[in-house]
Amino acid sequence: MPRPRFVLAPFAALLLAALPAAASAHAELVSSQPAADQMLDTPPSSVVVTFDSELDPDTSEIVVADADGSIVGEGGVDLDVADRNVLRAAVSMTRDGEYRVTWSAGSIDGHVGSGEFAFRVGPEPTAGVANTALPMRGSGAVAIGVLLLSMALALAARELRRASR
Ligand SMILES: [Cu+2]
Repeated sequence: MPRPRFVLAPFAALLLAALPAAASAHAELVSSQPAADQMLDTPPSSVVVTFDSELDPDTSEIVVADADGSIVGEGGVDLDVADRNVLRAAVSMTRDGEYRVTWSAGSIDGHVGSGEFAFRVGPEPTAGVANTALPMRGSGAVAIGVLLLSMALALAARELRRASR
């Protein structure tokens, strides 16, 4: 039966012609929560990254790590979102600091994009930088204080010895 093949051929050609249009529509990041470089007072319970088009769950993932590189949460395409254009990771953050989000987003056209961004939980670390410098300065001041005190005691002892002669 050669006939159906000839009937289907124009439709196959139409499908092939439509493919390049779909191929150019690979997913681009639209927004995230937390946003890149955002500073939060309290830790979030999840990290959500939204794209402009549907993602392939097989090639998409999201990983959130703390400043030491320890993973605090990971996930993939949120299948509850009808458009399937959202990556979601539940996260558990027990301390303040910088967190890094790494994502890869596979489009249904097969292209996989990736990226990363950071956000912060808690106050800025300027106090921590000052704290690392202070102990050195402090111990230096204590050392000079001890030196001056021992010199003063030595002088006082010599004066006492001289006075008692
Ligand atoms: Cu693409």
